[in-house]
Amino acid sequence: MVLLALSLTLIQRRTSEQLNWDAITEMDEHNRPIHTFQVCNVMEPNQNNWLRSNWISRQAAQKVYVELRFTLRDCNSIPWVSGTCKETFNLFYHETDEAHGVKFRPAQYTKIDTIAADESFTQMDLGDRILKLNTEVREVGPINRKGFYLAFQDIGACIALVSVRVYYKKCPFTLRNLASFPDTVPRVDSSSLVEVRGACVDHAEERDTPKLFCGADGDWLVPLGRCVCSVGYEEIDGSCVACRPGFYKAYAGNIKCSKCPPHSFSYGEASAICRCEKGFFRAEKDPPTMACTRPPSRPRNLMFNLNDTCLLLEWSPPSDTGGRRDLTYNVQCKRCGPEPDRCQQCEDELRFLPGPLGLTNATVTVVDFSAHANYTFEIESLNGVSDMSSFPRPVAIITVSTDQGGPSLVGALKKDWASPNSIALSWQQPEQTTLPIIDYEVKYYEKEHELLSYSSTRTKAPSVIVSGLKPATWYVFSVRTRTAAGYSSYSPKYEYETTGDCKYLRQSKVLVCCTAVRPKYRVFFGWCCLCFKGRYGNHIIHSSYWLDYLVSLCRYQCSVEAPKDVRVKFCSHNVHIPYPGIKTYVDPDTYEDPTQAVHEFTKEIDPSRIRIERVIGAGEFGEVCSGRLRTPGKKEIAVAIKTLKGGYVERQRWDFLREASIMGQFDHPNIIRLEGVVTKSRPVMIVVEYMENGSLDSFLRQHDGHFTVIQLVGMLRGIASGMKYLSDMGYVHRDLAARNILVNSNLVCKVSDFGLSRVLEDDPEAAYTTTGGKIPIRWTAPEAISYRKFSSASDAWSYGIVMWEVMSYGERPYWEMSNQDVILSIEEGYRLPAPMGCPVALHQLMLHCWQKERNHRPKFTDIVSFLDKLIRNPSSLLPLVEDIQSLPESPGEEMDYPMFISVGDWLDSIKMSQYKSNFMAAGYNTLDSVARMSIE
Ligand code: ACK
Repeated sequence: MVLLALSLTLIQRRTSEQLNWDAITEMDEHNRPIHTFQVCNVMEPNQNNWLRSNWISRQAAQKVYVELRFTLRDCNSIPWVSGTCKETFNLFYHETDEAHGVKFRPAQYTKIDTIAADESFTQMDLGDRILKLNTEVREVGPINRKGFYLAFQDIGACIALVSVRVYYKKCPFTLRNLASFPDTVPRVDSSSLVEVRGACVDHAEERDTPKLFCGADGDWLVPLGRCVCSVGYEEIDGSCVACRPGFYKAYAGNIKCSKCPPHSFSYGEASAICRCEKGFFRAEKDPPTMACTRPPSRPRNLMFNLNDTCLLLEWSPPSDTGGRRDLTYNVQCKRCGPEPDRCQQCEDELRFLPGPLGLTNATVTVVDFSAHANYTFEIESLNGVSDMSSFPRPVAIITVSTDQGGPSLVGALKKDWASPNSIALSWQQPEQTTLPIIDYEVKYYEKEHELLSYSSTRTKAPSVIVSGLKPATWYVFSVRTRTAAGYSSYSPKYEYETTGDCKYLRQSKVLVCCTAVRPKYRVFFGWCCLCFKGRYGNHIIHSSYWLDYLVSLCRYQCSVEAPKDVRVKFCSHNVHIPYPGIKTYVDPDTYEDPTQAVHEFTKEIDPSRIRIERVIGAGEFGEVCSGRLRTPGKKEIAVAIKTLKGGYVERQRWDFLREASIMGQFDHPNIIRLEGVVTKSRPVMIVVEYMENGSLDSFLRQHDGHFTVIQLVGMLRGIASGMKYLSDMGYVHRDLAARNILVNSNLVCKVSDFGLSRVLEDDPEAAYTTTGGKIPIRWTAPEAISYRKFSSASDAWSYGIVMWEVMSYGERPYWEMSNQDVILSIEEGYRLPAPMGCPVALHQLMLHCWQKERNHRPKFTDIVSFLDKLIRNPSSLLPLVEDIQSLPESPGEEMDYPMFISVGDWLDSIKMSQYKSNFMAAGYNTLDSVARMSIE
């Protein structure tokens, strides 16, 4: 609504014999002054009293509204006036293009309406000072001239005109669907709408013509069409905002700017596409959303196998595919004479099957070669961006002399021992070989599936243990030798049926392998597998009972008799069983029915026992609240309650409850304790102990510099102890970071966040890697980033980062470096420097955790005992890194990594002290070498 006039200057026409309108100021019932125009000539007949407004410009209006507020006296309440007193007055208007000053000719005026009062007042009302105000609105129009006058004609009533408001209606300027629509005046004809076309806001473009319709009452109706933000811009609060550096938007539409894909960047704002980093490229058909990729490395393990008529070249795919799947190979051939520099291309002389170029399999057969010639084959790997790189393509080269006879055959295979799942085989080494034997390849397959698939394994010794076999199944084995000249033909086939597996084997069980060792010879003597239902693995079995139990089962099950001094070694198969006497984590995803895992590992809580008090944060699946939990016969406790918001699908419900099924298996003072779950009513909830100080990262940031080093080491010790417990249970956390540690009022730190899916999807720190996974780069070990090798050793790397976060009071690891720069700098050997005030011993422990070779990193048990030593001997924490760095350098005095534990200590700790001399004699004198020891 647009106001044209609110109060009017009214002029009146006075005639000699008639009393006219008077301007009078009165008080309303609240004693506020009101300015009115009044007339009350009710006693005399033939009244004709005019009052006129000033000139009112119509502006954009075609139709105007006049709102009158007035009072009118009831004629019946005035004695002696019948016949002369009126209860109406008339409203007129007159259109003109300009103001006429005081000139006023009623004859020019057009009547709009006779105005009567809904409410008139009496003398009594006057006495009570009650003003019965009437409001009447009249439409005037269409108005075509530039303005108009209004006039009021009194014909003998008792009127007080209190206000006159003149306005017109319009649809106001608006923004809808990224289009702007201007102020629009509706049509005079109230049944038709004005169609208005919108204009896209800056950096937006039309999808379907944006339109709105302006209704007679000034309301916008029926939005149609829309604009969308252009490339490089995203919608924020109704306008199109440029993508920030590091982000891009390749297509116009209702999508947000995305982070640049791996190996690409954008420096400026509003990027439509991210540019590839140096050495990385985008193939013509690669979408802008795809990571930039690079040419592959060379093929590996190129080998040949030659017989009279054909030459088979085989190789393994390159270790680096450059991040692409469109890998192919080209073969080039050179034939060299006696002088190596006199070579000729020979692709045309030979026949390659399926062909020399664009091979998709890592093998090619060559035929039609000469009998006495030296051929050199070069295999190059290519992908969709190989042509874009200016670097020469790396090739794998092999020279084949067609003069040479093939390598010798091996003799028949012999079984040494077998179990339901494995077999040990040996064979006679060939007596004469022209070339040294590189290794043997053992090929085996299920007899029933002879033509479908086979497996193979390599060994340097003339014996092998093949494991992972199915019980009670016929297998066929054969072996061949490999020399520089290629493979021999296979030995005669050896067929064997594995024995039946233990009778307890069913789904969701723990499989424990034990090996019987005859210590004197340090060879594995027997091998057998025991199966338990899942629940056994989760029960603490007293260690001596456990050992005896295993030994007797081993004797019973193994096809060989175990010697008297048998030792049982635990090895992982389906699950990890590190030490006897410690229960083992069971992956809830191995349950066919996830609800069974929830039943098995969590307690259902009656929701009436929970009192939710306030919301403390937002979790991945819904709000996190604090509250109280009542348990009959126990003290009420404070709890945190994670809720699953409504509208979830079954998959989300399981992802939410998976964390509870994992947490419910743990019982340790440094692991967040699960109180229970609510699954039988809505909302679904996970109830855990309450940690007053919230997450460690924000807690430290809020208390920068407040703690002593010993207090900080105490927190780190707690985290390490929780992690030792998890790694002993065989659980790999994958997202250990200060944000996932919670702190209680006693500064006790507890490891939390066991939602595995969250690691991959919803940790705000997680970024996509070239292999497609989502990983919190700054906290993750290099092998886990590059090929997803997550282990307790990668958790140890993350622990080092947590140490750094703690000692720097919540600083962001690698500060504002990009994830890509973090990966590159780690690859180049850069490691985070010690935070201010960090003791040397702690920074060394961090560096130890960040060793590239994962087996060299400390185990959590080592970390706990090292931190214990520091706490017991606080003077060891006095040398600070900045003090050491300010000392003059003394050559040759390098700081060693702390020695955690010797092989001897380790053997003592696992009650195998009697093998110390055997380990030393075999050269296993460091824990690193022990860690690399294989079964063979
Ligand atoms: O840093 P905070 O205060 O600690 O904010 C987050 C928020 O909920 C979302 O995760 C807090 N939080 C999570 N679990 C607990 C708990 N067991 N006790 C107290 N606060 C918790 C966390």
